[in-house]
Amino acid sequence: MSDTAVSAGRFVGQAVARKEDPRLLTGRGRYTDDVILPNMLHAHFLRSDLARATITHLDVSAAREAEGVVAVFTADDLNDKVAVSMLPSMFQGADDFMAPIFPLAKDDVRFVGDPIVLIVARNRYLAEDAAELVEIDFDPLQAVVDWFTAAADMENKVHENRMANVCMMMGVPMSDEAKAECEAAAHTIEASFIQHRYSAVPMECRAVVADYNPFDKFLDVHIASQNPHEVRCVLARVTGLPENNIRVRIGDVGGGFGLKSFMGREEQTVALAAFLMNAPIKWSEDRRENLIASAHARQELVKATMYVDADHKILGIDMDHLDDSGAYPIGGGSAGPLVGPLMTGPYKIDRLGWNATQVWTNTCGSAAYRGPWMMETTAREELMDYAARELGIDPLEFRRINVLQDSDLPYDNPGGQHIENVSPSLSMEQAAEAIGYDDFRKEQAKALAEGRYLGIGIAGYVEPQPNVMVYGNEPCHVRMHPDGRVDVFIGSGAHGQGLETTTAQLAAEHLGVHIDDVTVHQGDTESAPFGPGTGGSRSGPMIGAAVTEASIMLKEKVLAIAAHLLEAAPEDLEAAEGVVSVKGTPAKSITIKQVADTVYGGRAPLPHELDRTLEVMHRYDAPPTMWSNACHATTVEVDPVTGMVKFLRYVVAEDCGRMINPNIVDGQVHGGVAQGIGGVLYEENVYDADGNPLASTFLDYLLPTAHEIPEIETIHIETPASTVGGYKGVGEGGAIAAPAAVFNAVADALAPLGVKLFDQPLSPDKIVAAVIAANG
Ligand code: MCN
Repeated sequence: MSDTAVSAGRFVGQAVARKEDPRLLTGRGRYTDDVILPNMLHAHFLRSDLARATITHLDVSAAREAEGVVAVFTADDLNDKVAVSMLPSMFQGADDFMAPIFPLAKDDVRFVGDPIVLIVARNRYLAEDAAELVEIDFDPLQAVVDWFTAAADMENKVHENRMANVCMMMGVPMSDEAKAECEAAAHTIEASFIQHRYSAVPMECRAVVADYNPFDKFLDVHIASQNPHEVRCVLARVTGLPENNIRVRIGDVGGGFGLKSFMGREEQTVALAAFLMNAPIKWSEDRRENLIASAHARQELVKATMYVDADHKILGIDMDHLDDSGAYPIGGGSAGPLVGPLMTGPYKIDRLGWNATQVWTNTCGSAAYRGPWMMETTAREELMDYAARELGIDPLEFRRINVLQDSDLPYDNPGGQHIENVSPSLSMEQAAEAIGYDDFRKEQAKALAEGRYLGIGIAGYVEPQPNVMVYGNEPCHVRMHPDGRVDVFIGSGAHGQGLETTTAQLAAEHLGVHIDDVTVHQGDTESAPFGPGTGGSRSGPMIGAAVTEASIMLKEKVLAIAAHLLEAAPEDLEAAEGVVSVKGTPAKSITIKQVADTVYGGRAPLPHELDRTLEVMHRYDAPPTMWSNACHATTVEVDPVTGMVKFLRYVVAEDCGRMINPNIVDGQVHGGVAQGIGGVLYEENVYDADGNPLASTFLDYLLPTAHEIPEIETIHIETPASTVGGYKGVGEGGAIAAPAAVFNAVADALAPLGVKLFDQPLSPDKIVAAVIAANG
């Protein structure tokens, strides 16, 4: 189905096999836990077992004497050693951006998993044994777990020094004029949709190895991160060291999914301990810690009112968004302020009012997770289907009436977003056609007559690449060796998404060398130019453009020298596969190796004015906005007796502009959809009423396996962005739309039984309960 004709070059646009895979698949990857330093110590955190309590007694003396223990830190030992007033949320901006956060809990604990004591020992076993010797008493307090009532709960506060349990409130109400126009609508549809708490569960949990050398005043850090430069800047704030006295390397990273965008509390704390102890310390998060104390996401509610005219044209949406940020949201939590402005999505809806509230609760803090603002898609797309059913119109027809057409673009949505270079209508039609929408409706009716419940669900979105706006530029450094081979240094670092391959493709394409002659370096602050890391599906567009421009600039230098050597004009030359030749006269040529050798080895006299630095350092400056989009369509069969959902088909029509590597794009879509399906059907970070996490192993936190994920069929539409190369992001999209598409399919299947769904996850028990509720 893929149409790659638009972008196919020698390497760019080709489904090149991933360069990193042989290393990773044969166990030769270098993850943080693989780092072993001489005399390395190991850290373990003793964490709170209570969600909200006052620490009344803490005695670590026995632990300090335990075998193999080198240091035991409490809040009294560590918290005031942070060079700035508290642990920074991000590398820039106010430190107390969300909630004041310190290395260890002092006086109060605020969620189950809150770190209280850090034990550093000769090995992890000894550190964990010593933790058993810590004496600790608590005075338990009423935990704030109910996120619906948290904002109004003035008696029980998650952070005593804050006025209330509200950590953020924002909104732009609908204007009076718009409101009046909406209120005159033929139909008003109200509904609330809840998304439940689930989280990024990377194969590699968080990990850090930090080593401080007091003689050089140098902190050397290995960390599982999406953003090495962010880590370096944060650690400069934590330790007070200058940035150039800190080196951060990420090596291979086994998944991040947003969790590793910002530097976590534990990683900062371990690095601070290494700094204070002049010693190398390793901490590797275990799975229980990952599930209860790293970061959660997605626990959100949208209460919406949709106004629809007599022709089923949507006039406006008014919405309230509530987001549970837990006790310590990382990096701003889950992008709540973006949900409202994006609520109109791929539709032409001209009136919008939105309100967003983030609350603190005594639960694990929230953080970015693959499409952190995706509640707008979940809520809007579920509302689209719900409204269609209420109006008695087919959901695809309802979307057709409202979807943005090419003639509507660029579209300034009422949330202040300038949407351009997208294909919402085309992607929806292609998804509907590929899944055989009309035929399926007939099959569905036939099945229903036989007592079988089939359903079809659609979900579309437009996705901004927000980091384009936040960090408007991206670096690339390209360097040629005397043998004509090339090193490319990017400011970022991959965590699974294949940047080693796509970067090499771009450099080879635009320099005119073979892809095997390109080595990509990433994730080491010592060599990587300053870059903001991966996130917001920005690397394809941003790194893509930066590598393209830098490679072209280097090629121009090579061609200028080759032109002199070939006695030709630079504009008459072309470079491919490591050879520069005169266009139309391939016999008149010189290898790029000969050019490099001439420069570095002084083999032939060159005119003084020729630039001999076969090296380029460049920063690409992005346009202010960039959007990708997709439409998902899926068909399912639901068993109302067992509550089981069986996939029949899953189709994604996506538009990430020109594809650098269709293979990688497909992989990104497949991985994202798998996470979305896991989220809507299986995964849940459950808490009881006292704030105890009930899913702390994979026995309780159900991840989908390959068996649960259907074959995913992809269709690619390539509407180029206005960026160099026209690449747009794709990494998050699968996870953005899959929950709503599956939800809509299940709701569609059960609609004949009178079932109305508003809540996730769609676990078998919840489906059965909904069927029973609807049928008395
Ligand atoms: N790409 C391409 N053509 C395009 C756009 C992108 O070939 N038109 C390629 C890129 O070169 C890159 C990959 O697709 O190799 C994803 O690119 P992009 O969409 O720009 O996203 P980022 O590289 O910035 O990665 C971040 C994004 C996010 S935000 C999360 S979360 C995420 C994700 O991608 N986490 C991942 N994909 C992941 N994939 C894996 N395996 N592991 C994660 O942790």
